[in-house]
Formats: sequence, C-alpha cells, structure tokens
Amino acid sequence: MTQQNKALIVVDVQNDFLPGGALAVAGGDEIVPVVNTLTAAFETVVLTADWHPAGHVSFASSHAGSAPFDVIEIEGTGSQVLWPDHCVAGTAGADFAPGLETTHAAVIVRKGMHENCDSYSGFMEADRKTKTGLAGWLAERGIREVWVCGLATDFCVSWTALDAAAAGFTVHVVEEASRAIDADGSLAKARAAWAEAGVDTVTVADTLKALGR
Ligand code: VGL
Ligand code: ZN
Repeated sequence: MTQQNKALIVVDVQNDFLPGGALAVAGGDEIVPVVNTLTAAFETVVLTADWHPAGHVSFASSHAGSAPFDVIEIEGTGSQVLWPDHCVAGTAGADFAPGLETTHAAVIVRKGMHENCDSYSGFMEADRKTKTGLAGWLAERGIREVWVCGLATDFCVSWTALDAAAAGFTVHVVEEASRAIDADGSLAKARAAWAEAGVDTVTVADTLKALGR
C-alpha cells in the first residue's frame, strides 16, 4: 500500500442521472471514462448510490399538487427540493452507468433509503443526524484525504464533499469528473460553500500527480 491515507469517492454515477434518465444531468455520461481513469489510479475507492424506496419524500409525486423542482418545507429536514421519481431501489435507473468501473470499489454506500428523509450526502442524511457510517469506515482504514467526483456536482457531490470536510478529512472536488444540475444558481452556491469549508477543486492531472502516478 503506497496510498494508505487517500481515497476516491465516486458519487451517484447511476443511469437516472445520465441523459435519458429520470433526473438527467447534462453531460452526465461524459464523465464515465474520466471517473474510470481516477478509479484505476486509487487503491481505495468508495461508490455511493442514490437508493430510494418508492414513494420517497423527495419525489414530487409523493406530494399532491407539487411539481418537480418545487421546494417545500419538511419537518426534521427543512427545505427540500422535489425531484422526479429517480433511483428507486432495485430498478434499472438505480444501476450504475454502463461502462463505469465498479469492480475495484471496496464499498458501496447506499443513501436516501429512509422513506421520510433524503440524503444528498454519502456521509449524513438530510436530518443532519443520521450517519451512513462512511466517515468511520474511512477513518478505520486510516484515510485522511479524499477526492470526490460524480453526479451531481452541486447536490450530492457537494454535500458529500462538505460533510467529508466537516468530518475532518482533507477534501478535493474533481469537477472534470463531475457534472452539475445547476438549478437556481446551485453550482455557484456550492463552489462558495467549498471555499468556505476549505474544500478545493483539482483536475484529474493534479490528482494523478498527488498520487505519484
Ligand atoms: C441527487 C437530486 C436528488 C444527486 C440525488 O445525486 O445529486 N440529486 N437525488
Ligand atoms: Zn435522490
């Protein structure tokens, strides 16, 4: 092991977030080969998967009179953006993107599994209390520094990166291996939050260099 303290977290590279999917992110398919380049370079790779029950609280279809992209207030969560039904557990939309290298990942973290609570972050649900266990998993393996990429930059990648920073990890976002939804200035807001939290953005080339590759 030459990279004992470093890990890659690949966030939600799943069919429903690709063009043609239920919650398509423009250019989402373009990141697959870029993510694969990163995956091949890291010894420790974590994949997250958005994995919702049917009727999930984040689905507009679960709230009469609501439409996708409306924002509502939910008890225990606060503001919640409502989405089209997506990444329903066990459906093809929740499968990893075709061509995504997954065999080398040591762990897959599924999130958003509780009907009444969303989870953009791979570390903690939207109630800001319920943990997935990922911080402990990483810490027990001696990981101190993480690179985060995937879909979507301004939602699940951003929340995962910010929670990693809050958990004490050094965090880099690889935007080149990510794509954004960018609704209502959400990408600019995410970048400002990263700067505030000490999360930097790096290229794939920077990342390979940091790994000595
Ligand atoms: C995501 C919205 C809803 C994401 C997941 O992976 O960024 N966005 N669920
Ligand atoms: Zn979701």
